[in-house]
Amino acid sequence: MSKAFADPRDANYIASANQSHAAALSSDYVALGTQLDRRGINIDDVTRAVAEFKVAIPSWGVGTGGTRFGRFPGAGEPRNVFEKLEDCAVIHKLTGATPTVSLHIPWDKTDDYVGLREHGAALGLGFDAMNSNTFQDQAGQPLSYKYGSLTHTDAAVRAQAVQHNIDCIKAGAILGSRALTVWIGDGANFPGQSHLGRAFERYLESTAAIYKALPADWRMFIEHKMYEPAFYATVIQDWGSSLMAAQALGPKAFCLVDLGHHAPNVNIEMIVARLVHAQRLGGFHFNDSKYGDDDLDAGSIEPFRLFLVFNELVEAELAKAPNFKPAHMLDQSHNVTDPIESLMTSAIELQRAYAQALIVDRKALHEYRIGNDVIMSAQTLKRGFTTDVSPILAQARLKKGAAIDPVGAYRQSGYRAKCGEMRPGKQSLGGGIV
Ligand code: LRH
Ligand code: MN
Repeated sequence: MSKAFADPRDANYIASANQSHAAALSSDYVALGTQLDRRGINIDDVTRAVAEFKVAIPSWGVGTGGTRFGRFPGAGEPRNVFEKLEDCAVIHKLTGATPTVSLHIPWDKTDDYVGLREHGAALGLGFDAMNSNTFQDQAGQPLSYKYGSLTHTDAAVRAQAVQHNIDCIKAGAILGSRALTVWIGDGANFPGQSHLGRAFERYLESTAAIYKALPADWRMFIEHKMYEPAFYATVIQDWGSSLMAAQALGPKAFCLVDLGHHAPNVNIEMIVARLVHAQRLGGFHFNDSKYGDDDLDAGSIEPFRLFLVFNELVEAELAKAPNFKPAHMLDQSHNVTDPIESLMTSAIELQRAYAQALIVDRKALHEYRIGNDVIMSAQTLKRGFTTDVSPILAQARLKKGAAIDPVGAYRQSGYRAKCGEMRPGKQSLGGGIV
């Protein structure tokens, strides 16, 4: 007998799921409000700002991810982009924080983008940056990307990769997307394999052709990555290469920071501060990592680092930094958790870092910094991080008709089990991230 099922996207279901949490939330919220009041911070202002915070869901994140060693899909995996949107709607309805989805082509390729846009709209979802893919060969693809794509030594391969990116723009234009993220794995595995300078020049030539195809109101996000799949040199290896390319391409080109694309211990918040200064911070692929590009849940390994990144974003916001409109996206691989639960908790961890950065006593911090009071500067900043802002996050969800306890409401709904029934069919067990 199938388990009872309630649609976790249904407002009445969410309201009923909230009942048992409402009283505790209201007293916790009042208590935190009193505490913040003593610090001269109005809790409702912070809650309003958190309620405005949005992060895009990676379509490739709602299926179980894997590594080259294996993938262990769970029950009720989405089988196509339309089903992926249904899962994304569960995340948005329960968190109130993820109104857009970032698609990856050809993983989400369809011959009915108008239908997809309408399906999204019916679910209350829009479309964020499109992601092109010239790091894998597709069946029937004329020319291989084994030795590169936009920087391949063969102009015909570069042209094929450029055309793919232009096709992504065309699909995105139908969906209402306003940006294209270009990440390429191009690089070398051995010293001598490629001419480091000429490879970059080929990158600029190819991306200039893509840039020319951008509609007037679009942005292009250049995503750097230190290594993998190339293990000696990657053409866009770091923020410096990305910034040089963005500045060479034009005002619609920006740098996208994937938190997992740096060497361990790199000061990512410093990179954010520099890209804000250069007016080229396009956005983020949020995730977390301990070693390499682990694509773990945001805030799960280094929450203080995430807080320090949002501290730079709040500083830029307060300073009304010019050209500052970062696009927030998650980019994670859920190998051992229910992707919906991981994406909900990750979106909330971003809101947590934002709220913690918003409650920092900036006036006091400035005074201590000017006076070189090192201890009090560090303590004043850290006090934001050490404050439990959970009541603010839950209150923001409640105000938006979302769930006070999203994971609890999701599990109670039986949605995953229902998907197991509705989406029969063999799950491919091979390796690979999706
Ligand atoms: C590369 C990357 C890129 C995506 C892919 C799924 O590591 O971060 O953003 O295209 O993951
Ligand atoms: Mn990424």
